[in-house]
Amino acid sequence: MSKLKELGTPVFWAEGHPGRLDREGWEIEVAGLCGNPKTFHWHDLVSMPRTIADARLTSVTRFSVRGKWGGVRVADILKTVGMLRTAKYIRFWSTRKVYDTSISIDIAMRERTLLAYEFDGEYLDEDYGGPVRAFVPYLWGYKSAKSVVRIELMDHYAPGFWEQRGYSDDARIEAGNVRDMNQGGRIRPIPDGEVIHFLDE
Ligand SMILES: Nc1nc2c(c(=O)[nH]1)N[C@H]1C(S)=C(S)[C@@H](COP(=O)(O)O)O[C@H]1N2
Ligand SMILES: [Mo]
Repeated sequence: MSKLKELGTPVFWAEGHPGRLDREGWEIEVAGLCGNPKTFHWHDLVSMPRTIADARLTSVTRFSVRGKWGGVRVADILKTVGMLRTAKYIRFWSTRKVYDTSISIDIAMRERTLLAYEFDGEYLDEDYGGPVRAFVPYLWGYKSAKSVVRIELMDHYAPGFWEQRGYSDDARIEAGNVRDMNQGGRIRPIPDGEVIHFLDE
């Protein structure tokens, strides 16, 4: 069982679970406002510098899970494709292209914004968005698109799957209580913004 599963982390696939996905054959197409659009294959991604972010995925449905998320910085991907100055947002598309979500370039360039392929040293499985997912600890979890197959660099914002259904476009984490999955789902208070500290510690 994966670490995320052992912690009891909820599995969200609003568009339906994709079933078995081929890790070794995984491809992510990066296109739009860039000089060198490129398709990154699994072996390209794991050959790039790996970043480990000890950080939290925190959902607007009020759970938060911490671990060592490993992958490639989105900033490194954007550099590789020669992002143009006109790019203001990037849009992630999940497998089957039903689920999408967009973030600003400012958030995309931050150090812990990743294309993640592992959690606590294990490759991500399909339940948790493997082979490769967005991981954006700064914002509510719906920006962390799972099983990403395409990234578009855009000069405008496009509301995604959940944003069209009423979730906020900026996805700023708001103060309140969340279930801390690392403590068996204990309900704990968080401040606004990325969850780094709980208010009860
Ligand atoms: N493709 C896809 N990505 C998705 C979702 C989804 O339903 N489909 N749910 C989002 C939401 S709301 C959250 S909180 C996280 C949950 O990640 P998990 O299912 O790995 O816990 O994934 C995000 N990415
Ligand atoms: Mo969520």
